Amino acid sequence: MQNIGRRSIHYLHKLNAENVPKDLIERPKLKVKLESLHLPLEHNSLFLQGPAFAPPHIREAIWCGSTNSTTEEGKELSDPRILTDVGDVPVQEIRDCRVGDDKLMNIISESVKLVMEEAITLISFPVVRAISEKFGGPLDILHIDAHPDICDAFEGNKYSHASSYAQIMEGGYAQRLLQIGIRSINKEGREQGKKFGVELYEMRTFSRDQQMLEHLKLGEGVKGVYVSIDVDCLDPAFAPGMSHIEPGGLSFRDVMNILHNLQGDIVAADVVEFNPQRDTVDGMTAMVAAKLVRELTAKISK
Ligand SMILES: [Mn+2]
Repeated sequence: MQNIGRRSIHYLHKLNAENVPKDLIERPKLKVKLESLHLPLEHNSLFLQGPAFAPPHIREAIWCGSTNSTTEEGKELSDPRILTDVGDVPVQEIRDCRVGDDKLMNIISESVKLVMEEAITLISFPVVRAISEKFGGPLDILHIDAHPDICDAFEGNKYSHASSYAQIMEGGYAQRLLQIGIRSINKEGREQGKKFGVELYEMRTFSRDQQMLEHLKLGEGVKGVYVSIDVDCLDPAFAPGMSHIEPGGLSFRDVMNILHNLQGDIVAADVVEFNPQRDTVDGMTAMVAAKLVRELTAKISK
């Protein structure tokens, strides 16, 4: 597994050149079955820096000895057909080479295509774009978050975390976008949601919607289902290690119930915004993020 990671990182350096031949990217030996690709990306974060340090913590928590390597529904994570870790995309190193945001998004998209058939990653827009382009059509997206992240641009930055879903909807990469757990949304967020036909499920009415949300069926007439989980969808009581503390959120079991009962062909997913610099000393939120990755991975592996 380490070799695959090294090879991917080595290859990513080459992606700095825009004209990488397509047949080289598609070379079968660079494809593996199921990947976990970590993106330590946060220069577009609005508030606290910190999530860039998340991948090693999540990795450690996935394999820590305090729990076993079987998911709740019985998938064995040590089976490389279920989970293969291909390492980090060297985002900071790429930026140190003065690569701009447009090109960086392309590098991330290309690296996702490179390592997929399926991928778990840590930022939504370039990943959704990559998955949609790879499968050749839009996806249904289940986005669980305290925030809709659908601003047109934030302080002029269209790649801000607050703008991911505007980019995704404008690009036509999603047919349906369901947002669950929302409890921090401004006027622009609501207007953008209406404009893009977002199916918005706010926390204030969650108890009314819960039964239906725990029995969702998605992905009909599209290429698959993409699941994005921002750890701040959870109430801070369950996950204190996050940058944007927003009380009144979901319980961990609420999220598990939505995920485990979701019907549809889940082709890829991300877990974002875990901030280890705000976590408890015993790494409570790292375990939460790791379990989300574990259970999502199992769900993707069919
Ligand atoms: Mn959020």
